[in-house]
Amino acid sequence: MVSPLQKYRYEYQPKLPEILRGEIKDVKPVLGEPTQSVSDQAEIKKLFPCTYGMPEVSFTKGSNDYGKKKINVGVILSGGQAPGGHNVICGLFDALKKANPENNLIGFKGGPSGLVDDKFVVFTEDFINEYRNTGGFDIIGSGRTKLETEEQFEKVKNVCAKHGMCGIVIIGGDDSNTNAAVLAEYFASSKVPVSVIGCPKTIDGDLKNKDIEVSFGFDTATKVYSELIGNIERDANSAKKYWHFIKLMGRSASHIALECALETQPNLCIVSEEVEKKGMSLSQIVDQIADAVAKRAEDGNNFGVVLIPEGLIEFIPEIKVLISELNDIVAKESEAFAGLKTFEEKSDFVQRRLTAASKKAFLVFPDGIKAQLLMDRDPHGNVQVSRIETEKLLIELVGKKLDEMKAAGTYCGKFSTQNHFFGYEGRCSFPSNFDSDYCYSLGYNAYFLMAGGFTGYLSSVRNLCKPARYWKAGGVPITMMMNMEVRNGKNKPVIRKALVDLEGKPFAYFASNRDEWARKTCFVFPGAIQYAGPAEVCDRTTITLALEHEE
Ligand code: FBP
Repeated sequence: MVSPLQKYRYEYQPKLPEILRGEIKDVKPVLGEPTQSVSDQAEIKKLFPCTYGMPEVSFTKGSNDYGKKKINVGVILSGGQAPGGHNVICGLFDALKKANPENNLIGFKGGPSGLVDDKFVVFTEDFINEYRNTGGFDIIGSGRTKLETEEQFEKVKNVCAKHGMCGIVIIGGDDSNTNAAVLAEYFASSKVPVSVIGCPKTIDGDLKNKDIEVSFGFDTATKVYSELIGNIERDANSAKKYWHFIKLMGRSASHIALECALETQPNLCIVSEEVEKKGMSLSQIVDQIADAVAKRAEDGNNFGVVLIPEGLIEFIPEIKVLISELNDIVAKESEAFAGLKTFEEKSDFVQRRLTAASKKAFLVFPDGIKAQLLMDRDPHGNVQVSRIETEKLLIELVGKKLDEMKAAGTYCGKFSTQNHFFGYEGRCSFPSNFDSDYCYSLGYNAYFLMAGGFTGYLSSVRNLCKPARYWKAGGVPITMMMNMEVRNGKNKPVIRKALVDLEGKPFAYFASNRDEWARKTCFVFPGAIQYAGPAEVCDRTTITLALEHEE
């Protein structure tokens, strides 16, 4: 049994860029200039001798013989769920079958580990039809296994040979696509004739640059969160008795929090990148929130909404240093640390190794937050920020500050709070029309890159603020987006994360309005995603994308 909406969405025909709408044989790639990595060029060139410097690719009208030969292609979903992943697979499947009905698409189950362990399903039309325009990654599942060892690459090589595959599409975020680049280089250097193509996925919105305007899933997830925030704002404005502290997913970058702030105009939105730039301490952030609460109380408004990006804690200078020291300790003494059973043992272990300043920062936290900071890192060595309850920490600290202000006679309001964390609620929603179209186009376009024999490229669809027929299709060498960073205690080549640009238009718009939003009640209620109706309601992009690409 499927819901009426799901049934209705099966029928939706995603829109493609004009160039991909005709016959498969009528498209040809055009090569641009050789490229360079965003920094650390010499080191990255040395690590990627076969795939460094490749040109950007765009598609134009022409002719090809891609469909003449039958091919088999593999696909995996990697990392956190993002709305639209199913449509990437559907787009890839449809292009493959349109090129040659004998072509096969093989889905490897459970993320990268499925590719290594050869857990697969061969897609059929009937099977794929049940996932068109739906959310989630349940078509084949996902996982966070890091593809990085030679042993894994050899296994993948054997799996590709067994299935007669000429290509693999990796649908993932910055870390997964970094792995895609490493795998592409490994295959190219060992003369394995298998292309590796990535597709830019992540609700976090931090996989973007001049060629990748946005990662898929950001549009839908921020619309889901904005709907929920708008509902809470309306509740707050009706009951007028709570301050709601809402933490929003997004890992390090604050793109999600900022987009939701632009959509809903809350009283406060903390932007981690600004906190870092201004070198704000935790107590300065607390003071800023307490000050806004006190000012609204003067107007008789003892309610409001505060948005907090989930990665905030990592951007507060003293805590950033603390986390980096903790990461090093946990990475370098992983066995000894893993052998510790209780929180007390772990806490004591790290305290004996932290520098004096970091130990002081660590000791400020209540035990709950200390324990969250000591939890397992993800396979890429990142702290799992979604599990650190920053919203509760801030409520506690702001409450204490307001008590002090009350005692000093500078605050006379009432501070009742509710805390929320919106993250998983938005990752598997039915994709918006934008994400349905964008993802389908990314998958369809990935076929052309693969059939054209390109490897180590990210599928790129641009000009996204225009209607889909004006979108531009092509590919960007992954090495072009790389720099060197310390991961798990070692210097590694990775795709550079795009953090919120404090000089960019989305932040500038927010900054020029936030004082008014803080004092007055300027809430906006975006409502639910709409799938049918006028284009300005149904096909609307995010405000971030619109401002970034405003002409
Ligand atoms: P990706 O970077 O893999 O797309 O994951 C995004 C994300 O949703 C982050 O926003 C969040 O911090 C993390 O995944 C949560 O991870 P998990 O699903 O493992 O709990």
